[in-house]
Amino acid sequence: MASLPPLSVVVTGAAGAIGYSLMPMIASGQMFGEGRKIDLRLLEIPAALDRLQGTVMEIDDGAFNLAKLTATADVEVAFKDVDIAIFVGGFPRKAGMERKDIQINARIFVSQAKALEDFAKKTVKVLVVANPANTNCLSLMIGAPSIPRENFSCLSRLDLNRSRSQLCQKYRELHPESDVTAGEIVNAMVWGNHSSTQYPDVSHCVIQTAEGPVKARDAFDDAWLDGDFMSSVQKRGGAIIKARGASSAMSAANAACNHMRDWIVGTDECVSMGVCSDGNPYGIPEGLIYSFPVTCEDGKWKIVPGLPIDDRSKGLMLASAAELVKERDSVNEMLSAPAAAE
Ligand code: NAX
Repeated sequence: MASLPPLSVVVTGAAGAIGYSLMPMIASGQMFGEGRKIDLRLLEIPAALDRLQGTVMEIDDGAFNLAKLTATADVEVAFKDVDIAIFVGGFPRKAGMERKDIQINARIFVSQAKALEDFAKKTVKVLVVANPANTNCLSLMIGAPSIPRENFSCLSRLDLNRSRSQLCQKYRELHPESDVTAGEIVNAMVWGNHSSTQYPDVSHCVIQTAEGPVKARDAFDDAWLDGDFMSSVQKRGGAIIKARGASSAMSAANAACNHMRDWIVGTDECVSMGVCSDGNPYGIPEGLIYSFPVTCEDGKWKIVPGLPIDDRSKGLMLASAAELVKERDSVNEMLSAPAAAE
């Protein structure tokens, strides 16, 4: 059987903390499947190229199944005919900052959108990790209009994984004999922005216990689900910054790997991805990058249709959308302001 051509993958911000954790996931086949050779391009700013060289040496020492490995600060070299673009490069938030406060990242995305438009394959699949992830992804989507809108996505999988993990831990706390795992928490969902307005929704969530499926709303107190559970997922990123002195890196890389693998290989359950809201069936304004419950097949995502949504959920979903509309407007304003205002 003829082997597939190498998949060309660019990672921006490759010398950073998330980039470092991502490398073995990409190079070992965990992200795109074992046996698929990868043409891996690592993009950094010139000032980080020496540091990036250390990462390159470690990748070399991993003796991975790579067709090619390139470290560069040249966007043309990085994006030329690329199949997959993972945008991690940007500045992480510090303690006390909200993700939307990192406005400096907006300018990076406007210029990288041009590189994507000019050099990448029109079939490129894009994942944005750098914050504010949804709005950075929107900047790319608007700035690279020849690439189909369905090819743009941002990471909300970390929020979904956090939800599943919190639910799993609580279930085990209530049922010490249970060995239920986070992977057995199904149909948890995250709606909206990757920010503290995100809505981790358990209305359709089921725990696959050894005794059979149990609905999350039956397994747990509403007060916990609507209170501590929601706020701990929404604020988990900040809690990690406080504990580690740095933002999530390994768990973010793992979530990026889950996201891309599901998109390419397909899903057998509902997951969450930040995708274009055009034509969505839940009344979310169009033209945003918004996290929806999706399934993936043949390299395409599809918003899960027909979920019953109660008034409380609808309010939370729209509140997060309203924040995204504001983010979009403030980026537009900033970008139309004179350069001296930087
Ligand atoms: P690091 O500061 O460790 O790494 C970022 C790297 O990006 C640096 O090496 C920097 O030189 C590089 N960079 C900056 N501008 C660049 C440009 N124009 N082109 C290419 N590279 C550039 O941050 P890290 O911890 O890796 O976080 C990266 C981004 O992910 C941050 O914006 C962070 O806020 C975001 N996160 C997003 C998460 C999500 O779930 N969406 C969770 C984790 C993380 O907070």
